[in-house]
Amino acid sequence: MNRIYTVVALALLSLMAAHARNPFVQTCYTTDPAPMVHNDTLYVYTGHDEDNADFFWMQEWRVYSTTDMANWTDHGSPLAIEDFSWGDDRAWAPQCIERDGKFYFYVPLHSRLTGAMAIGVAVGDSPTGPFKDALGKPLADGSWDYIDPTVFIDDDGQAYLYWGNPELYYVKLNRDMISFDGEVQRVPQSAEAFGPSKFVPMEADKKYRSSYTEGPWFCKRDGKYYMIYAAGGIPEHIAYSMSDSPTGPWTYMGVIMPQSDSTRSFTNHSGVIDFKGKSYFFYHTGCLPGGGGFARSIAVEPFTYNADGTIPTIQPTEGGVKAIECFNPAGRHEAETMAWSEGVKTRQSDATGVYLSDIHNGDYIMLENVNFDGVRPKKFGASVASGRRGGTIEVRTDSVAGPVVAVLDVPATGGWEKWRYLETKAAEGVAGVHDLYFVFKGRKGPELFNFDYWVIE
Ligand code: FUB
Repeated sequence: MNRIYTVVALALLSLMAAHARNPFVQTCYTTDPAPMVHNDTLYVYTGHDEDNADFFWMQEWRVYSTTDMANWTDHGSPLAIEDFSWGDDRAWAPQCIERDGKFYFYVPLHSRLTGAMAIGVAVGDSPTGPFKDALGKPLADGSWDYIDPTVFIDDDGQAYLYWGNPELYYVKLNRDMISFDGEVQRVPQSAEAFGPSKFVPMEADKKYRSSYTEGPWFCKRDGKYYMIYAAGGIPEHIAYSMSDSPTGPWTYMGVIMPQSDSTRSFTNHSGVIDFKGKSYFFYHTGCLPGGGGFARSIAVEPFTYNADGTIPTIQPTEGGVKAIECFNPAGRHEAETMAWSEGVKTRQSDATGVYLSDIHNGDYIMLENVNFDGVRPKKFGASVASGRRGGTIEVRTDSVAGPVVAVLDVPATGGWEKWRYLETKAAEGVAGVHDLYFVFKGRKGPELFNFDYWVIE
């Protein structure tokens, strides 16, 4: 009997553990992920597809961070079209890099100076900003194909900026990261360098467009340079080329993420990085509810380089990356840190920063791999605001209906940004590692309250 109970309990546990992790941001549509590691934290810089868009009418860039690859903190939007006096539209694929304690945020956007796309650079003192247009004018103002900058600093200190669709350009950056050392170069394209175009049958001795399309990601590993990019035209897959030098010549190495209708997005855009000893492949799909080609969402897969440095085929999954560390619930945590959510969104204000919003009855957030050992919670507190109705926050382990850790009543506080810190007793005895759910309850239909941060003591 005991054995049967154990088997059933284990089966239930494995079912509970099999929740989705991709797309790993559910509170809005996010695109074009560009990972960066700084001080044991992985940051991802993204674009933001507007709700109900019929094109890439994107207005801002966003930043998310994690220390455990499962629980992500939303840092909101530290940079938007409005921060570039010369820009008027299309906040497309970004990348940020640190040099000499400053953070350089490269972005493509539509320039009112030329009526075409251009590349801007903003600078900040922290990975989450604030950022300021470093030049007050475009860094590279060329033509419609000036999009998707990728930046890399080589071991000898030389920085490179690559970009372009359908041409691939590069330029050496000066140490200041905001000016060029030399002229912009166009990379020669060939089937040998970037794979054959799928549109035209290749004939010997003729020049064709290669499969390179857009979204380059430039990086280095074990002395080899990698150019990873969206390929094959629309619909895109992700392919890569390698070189012994940062400026080529490039050798086409094959497909990394094949095109798949199941991702529901005709574009794809990758970023590859090592973090805490493991390698990760970031990309985007249209797989959030209501998603599609203009409503994309970022996702991530773990992978291992082959022994010869080549990259294996990587398929999009719902399972994504499991937590690589435990989350310590003791102390104060932002409500916009989560592994998964349903129903909620985030907003930001100058006074509060980012907070959880659009909370309705039955919505929830979940944190993965939360370790209560040694915590012995006695109190649960939360900073909340509600213009009118209020509701409750149920803190539960393992599922939306799992054992209760605490229930906090949230009254109307007199305004949607009139914050009150409220506390309640926590159930004693919670121990071990659990997924932690915050389930929101109240009247059916209306927005109930906003939620800024929580505390377990
Ligand atoms: O997100 C807008 C554009 O779509 C990006 O610049 C491209 O890489 C593609 O993902």
